[in-house]
Amino acid sequence: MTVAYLGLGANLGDARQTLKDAVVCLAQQHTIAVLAKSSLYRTAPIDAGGDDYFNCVVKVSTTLPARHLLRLCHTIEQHFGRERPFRNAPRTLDLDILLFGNSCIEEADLVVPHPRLTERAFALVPLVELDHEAIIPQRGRADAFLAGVHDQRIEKVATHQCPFVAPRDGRCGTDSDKLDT
Ligand code: A4P
Ligand code: MG
Repeated sequence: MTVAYLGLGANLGDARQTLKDAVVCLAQQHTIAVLAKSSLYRTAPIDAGGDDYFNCVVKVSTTLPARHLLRLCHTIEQHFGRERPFRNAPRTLDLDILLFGNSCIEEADLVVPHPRLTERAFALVPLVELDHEAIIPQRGRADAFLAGVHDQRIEKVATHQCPFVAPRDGRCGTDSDKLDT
């Protein structure tokens, strides 16, 4: 089992909905468990044109080797209609492997940690939100790079917050318990 962090981005079509659906799609894979999901962020395009992006990061555990995880990411991108007319083109869904355990991989079509992770607020901010003490192998603490990307526009998107209801008297409580009284 390896803990990995995946960066999700989209700025074509119903990008917000696509990111939500993509997280569900990841969770449905029998080789992947979604451990946590960051907030959704609206971000300015970096080194790219087009509309604002929506970005988030998910923390997963997986039985897959990194290469197979990349293939799965590409399959899911295809499922959501990803096209690649040119580099950094607007996209319905981009799924990048940001971190894969402590691995450092340098192959032609797979580089981990993601080579531009430390330069991009849209990946760093949600990563640090998920794990304040995240370590980028061979680079150090992720939060140390936040100052370098402070000029990139990124704003948290307000989403519906479900109430957290703590168990009461050793059993599971619900809001209706309160309403009944
Ligand atoms: N590849 C190598 N390493 C990885 C990895 N760790 N994870 C290869 C995923 N893919 C990796 O990717 C190009 C090739 O990178 C793949 O064939 C894969 O084998 P791609 O998804 O086809 O194209 P891409 O994502 O456009 O390329 P690239 O170079 O990864 O772009 P970036 O750096 O991800 O930037 N601005 C905002 N606000 N939000 C964004 O999400 N995204 C980009 C894309 C630019 N600006 C953005 C955003
Ligand atoms: Mg990509």
